[in-house]
Amino acid sequence: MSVDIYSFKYSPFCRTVLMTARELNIDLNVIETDPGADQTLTPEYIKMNPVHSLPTLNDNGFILWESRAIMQYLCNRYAPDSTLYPKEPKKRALVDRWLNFDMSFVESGKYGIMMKAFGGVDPPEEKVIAYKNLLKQLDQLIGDNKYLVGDHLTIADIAVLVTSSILLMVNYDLTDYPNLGRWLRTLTTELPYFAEINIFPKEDMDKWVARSGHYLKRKML
Ligand SMILES: N[C@@H](CCC(=O)N[C@@H](CS)C(=O)NCC(=O)O)C(=O)O
Repeated sequence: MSVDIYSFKYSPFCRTVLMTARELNIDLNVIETDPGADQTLTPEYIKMNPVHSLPTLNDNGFILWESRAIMQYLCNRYAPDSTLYPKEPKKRALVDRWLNFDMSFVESGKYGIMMKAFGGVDPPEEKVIAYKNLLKQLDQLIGDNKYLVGDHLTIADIAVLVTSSILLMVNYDLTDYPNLGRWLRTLTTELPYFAEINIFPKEDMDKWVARSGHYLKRKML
């Protein structure tokens, strides 16, 4: 029986799950679901996931939403010995800390970068400053390291990488964040599936943004 994932190609949350599955060689059955066309608001979808978010996993009747919980579940269920989500409690705690930190990064990025890039709306100046402060912290935390935790890839890297890949997408000036820039460029180039999952023609995305204004307003403002 297949493991289904309701997913949307432009959603960073969905892409973290797709990357995790790819890294673990789990063959997910992707059910493309467009929130801009209100496909998450159908009675069937809401029955499955009352908060109508994407991604949603259906593992043979076990329904799970929240991207980070799904990443953790895939590791626990299908690759318990994988170093992608280390079992040793302290290492795992450091990965979990990054996953939590990343949620603040996502939230700050809504105003710091997404509102302008996808909504065409200028965010309040203090939100932009807060976002830049977070980027500075991230840059310092990464330092010279190749990976966020230890000497190998973990789901922490996947989560933070996808969240920060918007910076590359909009050609954000990373001069003030050299460690972040190096880390981003290294992993986005080295992970063989990164481009396939995360890079798409900007014109396609612009067209989706143009027809999905009502949805973006609901999510961002
Ligand atoms: N915290 C959630 C956030 C998910 C989220 O906001 N996904 C958007 C797509 S990028 C969504 O659910 N859109 C559909 C909707 O709000 O109806 C997660 O990590 O899964």
